[in-house]
Amino acid sequence: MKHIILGSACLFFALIAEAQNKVQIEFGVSGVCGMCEERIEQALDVPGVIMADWNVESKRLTVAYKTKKISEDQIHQLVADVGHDTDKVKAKDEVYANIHGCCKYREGASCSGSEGHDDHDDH
Ligand SMILES: [Cu+2]
Repeated sequence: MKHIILGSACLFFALIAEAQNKVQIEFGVSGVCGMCEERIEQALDVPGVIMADWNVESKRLTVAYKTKKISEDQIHQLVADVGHDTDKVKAKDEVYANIHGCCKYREGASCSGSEGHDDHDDH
């Protein structure tokens, strides 16, 4: 009986300790479309990152991570490493050059549909 109480107390404190190490941040990341979203979120599929969600419309990335395993700077670097500029880290030109044509946000690219299908600002 003693063991069970002791065990659950340990688990309880372990959970508190873990909760304190979790942080959620949000920052701007350049990108264009759903492919960018996949690329960005895939880049953050690493140990320490609990959740990564990039919003196509707002161009903002929400990341929940464990501060003991990864730092905010590392997260920015991971995103830049796959070709997307963040608020803090710019992607290298050679990496940027390799991303899909319709994802070239620096040139104002647009992935919307096929050729000849014009983008309407307002519907
Ligand atoms: Cu894209």
